[in-house]
Amino acid sequence: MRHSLIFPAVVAVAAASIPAAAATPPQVTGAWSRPAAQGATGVGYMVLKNPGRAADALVSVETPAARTAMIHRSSITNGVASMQMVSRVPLAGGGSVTFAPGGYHLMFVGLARPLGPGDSLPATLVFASGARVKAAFVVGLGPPVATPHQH
Ligand SMILES: [Cu+2]
Repeated sequence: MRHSLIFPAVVAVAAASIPAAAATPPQVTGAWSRPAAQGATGVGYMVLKNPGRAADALVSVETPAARTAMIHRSSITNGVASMQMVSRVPLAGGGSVTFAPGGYHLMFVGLARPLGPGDSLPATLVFASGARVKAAFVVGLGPPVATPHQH
């Protein structure tokens, strides 16, 4: 029966291999969107926070409410506004990233239904760590909750 001593050691190794990121997934606050027509492209803004110590990154967005969801970043070069697709938004350990007009934003291409004030668009944010975080983008003219004052 000596070999039975091996079994607990194998269990310990398996438990240790669970990604640490699963314990502290990124958080989404103040998710909002703008009114848009069915079939049009909706937008998504939010604040992402990483309460964990390990760096993470937003790598994709899924939603049943549109044909495709993309991550974009707006910028102004020589006075001309443009936007680029982004495949990865880095999120440092303990850090945060704000998605807002003029910067990072989500685009929901081909809305399945119109977005009116008070509606909310469900989406799942997928991170490099494997974390999947659900968010509801409340349709309005600005963030649904005032951003806390920070020093
Ligand atoms: Cu865009």
